[in-house]
Amino acid sequence: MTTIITEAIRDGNTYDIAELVQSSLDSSTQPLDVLKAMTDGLDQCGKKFESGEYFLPELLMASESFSEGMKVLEPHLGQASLGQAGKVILGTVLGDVHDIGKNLVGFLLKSAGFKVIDVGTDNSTEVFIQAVKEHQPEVLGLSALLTTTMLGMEDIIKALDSEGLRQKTKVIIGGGPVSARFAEQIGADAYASDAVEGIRKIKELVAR
Ligand code: B1M
Repeated sequence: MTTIITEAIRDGNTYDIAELVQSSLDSSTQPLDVLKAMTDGLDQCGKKFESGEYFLPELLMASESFSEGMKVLEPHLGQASLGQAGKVILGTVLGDVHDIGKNLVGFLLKSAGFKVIDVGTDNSTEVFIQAVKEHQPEVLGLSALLTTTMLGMEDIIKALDSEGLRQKTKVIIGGGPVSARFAEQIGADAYASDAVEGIRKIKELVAR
């Protein structure tokens, strides 16, 4: 069943995905395994896009299909709680509209008891700085999926520094093209390769 889900997302099947996810859950597949099958579908779609087999409409359909599947899966992934674990601002950087990974991180954070302020996608440095000033979070989480846009993360960290906000705000970065090495280079406090690791690292940052 999980293979069929992967293929349905990969091929942008928005009609059957809700039913497929529901059947998989009904047959006792763990919600996190269903999520893995769904993200594998996006990965496979990305690879086909890279090799020239798929084009932008296929990417869009795959992400649409993922969203439809998430509507069924989300209630099974965890309970939202009070926001007492800490406060986190999340956003995707300037020039980048990818938000599926960021949204997953946000969803899991809320389930783990964090208050999450999601500033959305394609944000300038100023938007992040304003949000940090307004909400004073323990952690700022930045996401980027493009090798071009990830470079903007360093500007945000520098701006936090020059605004005197860096001491109070830990920064974690994530997204396909970034790495622990890149995080170190730009002076971020942490890097996470996936959403589950992100939640663990954010908990560590808040506890520091
Ligand atoms: Co785009 N896209 N896309 N795309 N897209 C990629 C990223 C790409 C790798 C595809 C490819 O070529 N193989 C490629 C980037 C190449 C590069 O820069 N090296 C690419 C490209 C080129 C583009 C366009 C330029 C295409 C074009 O227009 N010619 C364009 C750019 C638009 C823009 O941003 N300005 C574009 C557009 C789009 C869509 C809009 C169609 C759609 C996004 C829809 C949306 O997000 N609402 C889309 C999609 C769906 C993808 C792929 C297929 C899937 C991305 C995704 O959601 N993955 C992607 C290929 C791929 O990634 N294999 C691709 C699933 C998601 C759960 O994973 O986001 O990595 P991810 O998040 C993970 C971790 O990275 C981590 O945890 C998450 C969950 O485990 N993580 C964090 C992420 N953020 C984190 C933050 C944290 C911690 C962990 O703390 C704060």
